[in-house]
Amino acid sequence: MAYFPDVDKIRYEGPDSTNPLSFRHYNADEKVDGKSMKEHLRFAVCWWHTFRGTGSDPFGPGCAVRPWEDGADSVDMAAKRVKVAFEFMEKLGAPFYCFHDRDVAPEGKNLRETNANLDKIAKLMKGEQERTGIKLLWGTANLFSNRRYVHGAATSCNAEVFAYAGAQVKKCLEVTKELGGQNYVFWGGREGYSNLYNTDLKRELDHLAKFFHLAVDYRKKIGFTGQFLIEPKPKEPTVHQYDFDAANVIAFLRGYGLTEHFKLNIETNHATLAGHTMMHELAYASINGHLGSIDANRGDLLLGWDTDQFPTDLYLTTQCMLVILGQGGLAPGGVNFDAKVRRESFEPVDLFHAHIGGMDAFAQGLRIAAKMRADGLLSKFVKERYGSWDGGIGQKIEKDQATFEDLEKYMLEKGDAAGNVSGRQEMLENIVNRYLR
Ligand code: XLS
Ligand code: NI
Ligand code: NI
Repeated sequence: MAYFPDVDKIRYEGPDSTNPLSFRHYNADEKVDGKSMKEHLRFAVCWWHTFRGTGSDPFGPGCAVRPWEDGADSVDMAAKRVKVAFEFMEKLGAPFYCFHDRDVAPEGKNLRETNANLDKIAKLMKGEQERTGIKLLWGTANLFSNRRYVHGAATSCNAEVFAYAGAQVKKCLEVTKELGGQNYVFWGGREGYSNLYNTDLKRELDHLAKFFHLAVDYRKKIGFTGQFLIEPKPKEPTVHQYDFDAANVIAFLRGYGLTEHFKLNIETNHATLAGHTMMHELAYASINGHLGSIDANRGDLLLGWDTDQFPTDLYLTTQCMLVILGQGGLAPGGVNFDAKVRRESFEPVDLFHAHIGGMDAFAQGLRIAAKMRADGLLSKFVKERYGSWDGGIGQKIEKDQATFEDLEKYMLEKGDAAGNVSGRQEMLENIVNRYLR
């Protein structure tokens, strides 16, 4: 049974192709900088938006046309959806996928039944993974949709809810391991607060850290070797999410002795919600050794909420790939399209157009960034800009050979600081444009 009967396998046809259902830039096996595009980019399709998204918004219900759906949140429907998902990913040529426990299998009457539902579906997923060779990039637990999580999960004021969340993550870790997941993601869901009048901030943060420590303990116990990732987000659904941005999460990990166990999964739209660029968040995580994976999407600057649109902006993808290549890649992480088609794009084929566009944009970004790095114009400029630190007083400061008294003596002799030169921002922007032509 084909759920996408009108779509054949998407193939690379080169930049001149006018076939909208082809890749013009993503050529999986082509080598860039010694590695294939497939290995560099490690694309993943996300289950929640792509196979569970209905297009609903606060003003109206979903209107996505998904002929295979029967309207039930049943185990049978979940099983059918596994076939739909793998047919889609196979035709697209996506090497990986990601899921939340609750978007692949429905909740049952109680935790025992819920776990059994998940096991049934996970078995089918494993079968499809074996059939197609598509792998699991990461799994994660949905600790935010069910009404029990109204006050949060690990940071709930209600200890019963913390206990349930622990049990849920335990199970999801087991399933992720069983499916060979290469990472496991913690996104804060409702871990945050809406009002400090009713919130014990210190206690909630301590509990969040405790939750992560328990996850680390359990991961060791079952021998799950996938990378743990925390996905920062500053707001939405709560007014203030605890995993605000890269800097905040890294400080939190340090404060609670968790640094060695976690890297970050950085999402474009979360970066912009935090008032940062994606490049800033990636660079900040990377210089701290914490860039693990990315959720590739984009927001709409005119709207300002987490619109999760597919990334098509070549400046954005080039900037992402500059940082990613700069640290030697993302593996075992990858580029997960945590993105959804617009409500107006309601036909099944739109799912293909969306992913093709995102994959092509990243392939172009990869090529452009690799060329820029090979030419080295930007890195040479930066190196020279900081040249005063490579000798003289700069080197003494960096090598801890200068006190404030030494600096005063040095400057009293010179009278004033010399040596400032232009930052040449406009020239550099023009250089970048040369590569994007
Ligand atoms: C929500 C997050 C979520 C995570 C996985 O804003 O992006 O989708 O990626 O829980
Ligand atoms: Ni995300
Ligand atoms: Ni998001």
